[in-house]
Amino acid sequence: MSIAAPRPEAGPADRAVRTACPYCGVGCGVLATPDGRGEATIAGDPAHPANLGRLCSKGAALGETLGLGSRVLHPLRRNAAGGYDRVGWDDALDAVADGLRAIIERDGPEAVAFYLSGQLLTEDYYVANKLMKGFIGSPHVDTNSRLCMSSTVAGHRRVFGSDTVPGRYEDLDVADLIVLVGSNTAWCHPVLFQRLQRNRAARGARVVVIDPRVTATADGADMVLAIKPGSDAVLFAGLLVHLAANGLTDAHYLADHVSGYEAALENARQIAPNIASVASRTGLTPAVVAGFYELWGATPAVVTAWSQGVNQSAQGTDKVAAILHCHLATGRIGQPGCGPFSLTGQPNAMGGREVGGLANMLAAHMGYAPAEIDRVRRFWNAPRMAQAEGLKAVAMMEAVEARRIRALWVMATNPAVSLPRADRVRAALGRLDLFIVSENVLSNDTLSAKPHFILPAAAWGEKDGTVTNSERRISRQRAFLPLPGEVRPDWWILCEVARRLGFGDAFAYAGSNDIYAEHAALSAFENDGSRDFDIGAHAGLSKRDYDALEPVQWPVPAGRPLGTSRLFAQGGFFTADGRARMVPLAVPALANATSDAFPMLLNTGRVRDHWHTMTRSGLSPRLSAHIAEPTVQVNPADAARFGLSDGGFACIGNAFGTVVLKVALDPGVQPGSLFAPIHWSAETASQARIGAAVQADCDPFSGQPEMKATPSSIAPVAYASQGFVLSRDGFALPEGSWWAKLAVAGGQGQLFATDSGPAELMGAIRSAFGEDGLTEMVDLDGGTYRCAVLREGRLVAALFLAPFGRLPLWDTVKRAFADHAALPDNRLALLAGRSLDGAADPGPTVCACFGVGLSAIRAAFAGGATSPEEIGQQLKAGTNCGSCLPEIRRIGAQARATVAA
Ligand SMILES: Nc1nc2c(c(=O)[nH]1)N[C@H]1C(S)=C(S)[C@@H](COP(=O)(O)OP(=O)(O)OC[C@H]3O[C@@H](n4cnc5c(=O)[nH]c(N)nc54)[C@H](O)[C@@H]3O)O[C@H]1N2
Ligand SMILES: Nc1nc2c(c(=O)[nH]1)N[C@H]1C(S)=C(S)[C@@H](COP(=O)(O)OP(=O)(O)OC[C@H]3O[C@@H](n4cnc5c(=O)[nH]c(N)nc54)[C@H](O)[C@@H]3O)O[C@H]1N2
Ligand code: SF4
Ligand SMILES: [Mo]
Repeated sequence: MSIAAPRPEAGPADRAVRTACPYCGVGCGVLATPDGRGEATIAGDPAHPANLGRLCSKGAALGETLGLGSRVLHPLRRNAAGGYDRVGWDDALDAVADGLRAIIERDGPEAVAFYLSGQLLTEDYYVANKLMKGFIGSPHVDTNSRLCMSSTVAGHRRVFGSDTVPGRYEDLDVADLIVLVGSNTAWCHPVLFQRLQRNRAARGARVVVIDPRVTATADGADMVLAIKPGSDAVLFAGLLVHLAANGLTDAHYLADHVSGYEAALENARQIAPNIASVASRTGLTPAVVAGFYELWGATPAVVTAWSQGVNQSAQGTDKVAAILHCHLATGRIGQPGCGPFSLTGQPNAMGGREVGGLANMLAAHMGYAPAEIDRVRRFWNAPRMAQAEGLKAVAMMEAVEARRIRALWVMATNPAVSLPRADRVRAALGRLDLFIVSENVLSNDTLSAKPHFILPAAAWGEKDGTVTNSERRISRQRAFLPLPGEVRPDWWILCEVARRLGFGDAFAYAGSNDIYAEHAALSAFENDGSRDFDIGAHAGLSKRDYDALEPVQWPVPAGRPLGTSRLFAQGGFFTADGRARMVPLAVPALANATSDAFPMLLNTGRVRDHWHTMTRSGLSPRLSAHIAEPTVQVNPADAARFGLSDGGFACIGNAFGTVVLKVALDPGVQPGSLFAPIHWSAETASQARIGAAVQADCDPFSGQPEMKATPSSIAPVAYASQGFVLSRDGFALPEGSWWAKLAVAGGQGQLFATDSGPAELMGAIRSAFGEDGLTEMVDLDGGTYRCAVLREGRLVAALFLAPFGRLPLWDTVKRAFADHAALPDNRLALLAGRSLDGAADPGPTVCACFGVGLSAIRAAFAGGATSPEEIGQQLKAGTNCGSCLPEIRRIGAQARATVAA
């Protein structure tokens, strides 16, 4: 992680560019106004239908992530010593093409593979897919969407016959009931969460949250169903039984538009014969199950939305099908305010599905039926079509490990962190004959596996193309910054390699608009309404129209450029007979049960203010202040059982790997479960790569791994001392220390725990900074050490060490570190742990937009505030993006509980 370095190039200033947020699948419109010096002011785009001007904390902080300090700016080639040499583009591209050609000639096309990402633009994705599946002739193209949305894709295709999301965000405004399944919407799709909360406040819509863990999302719910992990399909099978038993199904819809209903109902009766059995298998009370069923049954305008608690499961496809069945049985689909709704993760998860980025899809929502292969071959005029489905992500990495795949090109994803069994993946990547990575950053865990080539790719703000959000809305991501250094768009890099492989004619695009127009033409090619994905209206799009493209929902067939936004209200499924197909479900169970050796289920997921492996959100001090360290959340009863204490450390392990995380007691985590964030990697923490301890058992249809329930052990880990360091560029802590790095205003922070004592740290400080400008307070016997390093009157480093459990005011010193002016006169006051300006210690940041800390919010509640609205009036907290409102509500509830006690 490094500090934002300014861009040397000047660009056009003061003109707001309409673009789209590069984070989650809500796909918010952003107005970016570059300042001409490489930075930009960021605001929500009021004209974008996804967000109507709103942004969450991550989107609002995008301006803090535009620095070039961590970027790779030139093509790099690994040398014999394992280091990297800067090479020109021609040399790099020639060598990549030669390397690929040699392996294809020696081992055949199936020895090469691409591993792509939902963070690529549609145009990048389209070109990669075309090159591999039509010209190199290998089907081995897969994407991190395998880990993300593939169970939904498989569920949609099994039941609807096509990967179609029927709904639109406006449904969330007019639904009377919104059921969130396995989705921490408040933190992961915050702008949608605020939207449905407005419906709840204004229209009284009810919100039900189904998640084994009580999350921030539960704070905005009328009903919280903390089910046993993996039991969702029991709950929804039981709902189908209830709907049938109570005459709540839509006989006309079933008769006209659905097949397989009787068999599916019979299967559901076996899985979930009655409420008592559902209750015992989901761990809910019969009253709660019955209450949920009655509410769902009685509310025609119901949206059931889901995310990774459903998808990342060894039976994710069945979980999706179980939800779709209930909507089909009631005909509650495709009409205002109702329908099943998959909330997609990445900004272009949907675009990747549209081009065929998944190994089991070919292109433009076509699969590998012979007629489809032939159609795509003719359209592309392709010399060498892949003939059958390729390897899915987990199997692809196994083939890399077994050296069946000899060349791999990774684009826009960090598989050495995010794939299950991540240590094994990292080692396997090191076995490749040719390993190519297109990246934005110079350093991440995948790059630590030493690719032969690192190719500098355009990042958000520089790249130019389209993305599709959760509601099938295609938006332009527009460049507002010049390409720095020798950075190039991903599609350009791919086309240059294609040209060198002899396919120049088929990859001679003048710009991303050309690629989009071809993609649109393929979607319409021999379609005539037989395939859902049809954007034929954009087939002839000129560059001017492409640049001016307004956000639009597909399908947009030729002649109907405004699109039809809802599907399936009158059936019309993309199956041979136009009917949806209900399917029998397997008996719901987790892939692996707990055992004496591994008694806990490790659940993994996201925190509010970080994005994935933090290559971008980790640059922002604002975003880093919300949750500064990797924790494991543990139920207090389990903490007592395993001897863990709040703020202490724990080792979590299983057959795949181990991590050491800080313990946070959380009654919202079920006994028997653990929750750990996915964001920390070897770059940002000593031992917190959670992917290393995640199993790789996959869903049989989708190949998506069960990343939310790995049987694991947990045991306390003790350190003698703990502390923090603040420095401009980082500080090497003694070997064996536990640490987590984070961006802070003015430099870098490291929170650490260690068995090293004051003497050792004094030595380390002296060797890093010398004695010049060093002020120290030390108590060798008491085990405390505090120091401040000044250069020309400015604080450039500070280290505080204390016996474990007695760490002083990190937030206060952090503030002084950012505030250059306050020193040196009162540096002793600082070392004494007193704030320099007399202000109270702010505590961890709750509201990232206005930098309001926990202490101030607690004090305001203690002083009589009774609601988040009053907190907003007093402190401004929660009044911008609203992402922190659930937490403010929770702090208020805690304050009231304390008073009551
Ligand atoms: N802040 C932030 N937002 C993001 C992202 C990010 O990195 N940071 N990433 C984006 C991406 S790519 C994605 S895919 C989405 C993911 O968005 P979400 O799916 O909302 O996020 P997760 O935290 O992965 O998991 C959601 C919940 O599933 C629950 N869960 C676990 N097991 C089960 C189960 O068996 N049943 C049920 N019902 N629930 C279960 C977990 O307890 C967790 O609270 O977020 C997107 N938005
Ligand atoms: N245990 C566990 N593991 C998980 C999950 C979980 O819930 N639990 N969730 C899974 C899910 S849903 C997802 S989506 C994945 C996400 O996992 P990853 O995709 O591995 O995570 P990112 O940090 O987003 O990695 C993106 C990388 O691409 C680079 N990059 C960004 N934009 C571009 C670009 O335009 N071009 C190029 N060439 N590079 C770019 C970034 O610098 C970064 O290094 O993690 C999965 N892994
Ligand atoms: S909700 Fe937040 S992260 Fe998601 S697209 Fe909107 S601003 Fe970006
Ligand atoms: Mo995702």
